[in-house]
Amino acid sequence: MTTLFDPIQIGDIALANRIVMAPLTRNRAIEGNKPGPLSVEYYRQRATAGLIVAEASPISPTAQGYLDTPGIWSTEQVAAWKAVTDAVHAEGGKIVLQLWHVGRVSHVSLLPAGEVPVSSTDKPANGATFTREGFTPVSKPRALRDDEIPALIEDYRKAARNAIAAGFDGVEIHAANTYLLEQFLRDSINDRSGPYGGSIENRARLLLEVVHAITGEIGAGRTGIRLSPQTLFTAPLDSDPQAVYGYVVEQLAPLGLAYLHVIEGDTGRTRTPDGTSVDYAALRRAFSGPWMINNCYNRDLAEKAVADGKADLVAFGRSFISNPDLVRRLRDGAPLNELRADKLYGGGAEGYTDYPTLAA
Ligand code: 8OZ
Repeated sequence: MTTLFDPIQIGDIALANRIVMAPLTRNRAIEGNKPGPLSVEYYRQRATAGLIVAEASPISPTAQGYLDTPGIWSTEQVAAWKAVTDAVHAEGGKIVLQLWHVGRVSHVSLLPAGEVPVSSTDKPANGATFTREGFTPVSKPRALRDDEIPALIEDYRKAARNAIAAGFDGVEIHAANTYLLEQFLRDSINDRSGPYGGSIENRARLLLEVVHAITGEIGAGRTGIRLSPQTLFTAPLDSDPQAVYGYVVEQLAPLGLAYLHVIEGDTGRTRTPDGTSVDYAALRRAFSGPWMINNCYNRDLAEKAVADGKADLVAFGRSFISNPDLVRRLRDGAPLNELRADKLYGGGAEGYTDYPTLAA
């Protein structure tokens, strides 16, 4: 019987166990949108994860939507991330970077002067973001022109190359949580005509072009992707999530990706939202490669999912924030530290690098 503690090869990356640290936005980047020394320590502390998916990182200055997130577009950022990957590798861990474009979930004060957020649409998202002034409603976006898409894909390709230069074992494409790639995917958001709007094939075109650009640059065996068919966050669901995400999974299946990471249900809230259902087992059957699941899993549910073959890997978010030695605690059945929810976004060491290990 397979357990969470068994090793696994995912594409080109060999993992010591199947427990993954989920990508987690913490808003502690230093000047220049770089991970600083505290972030090096934070990831080093969590290196016993089979895999760390480092926090969502904007691929360009235009891709940012929140204050103090660490990017992957500049040479200074590559150097700063190298300190993180070196620290994790020195502890025997593996780490990939989540590549992020927020699309319309942004505010003009976070973007280069004169820019507005870009999206599939010019209609604003439902929601607020965190700026220098605190929580602020998102800005009205402008719809990308079709002739701007090649440059956008080029930003993704360069970001993937930068991630490898920074020592990451690979990348995870952020196609979840109502950010740019989902703003194209969902018919509840995408109101375009032309090659990137209308049919499912057209709405999935950008996501698949990004995947092909990145796998062409760094190899499919170093590329993972994250999807969230039922997450509301800043927009309604697609009118037919099973069909849209089924198509995407079917297109991804032959590529030999390192893994597919699916958030089951509504991110951070529930795996079984009222009124909608998605057959995740059917999605999984359509994809032969490593299958990573996430959303409100505890030890028993995760153990069972891996034992039953429902998934190959389980990603933990909040419990990895508050337990740097989560792998050991799960193995030993030890109690978990309480999460300090008021320290999630921004600030310093408190609620970031000061959670105790069992050994301490
Ligand atoms: C929480 C706060 C800000 C950003 C996501 C990158 O939902 C995020 C995020 C989460 O994927």
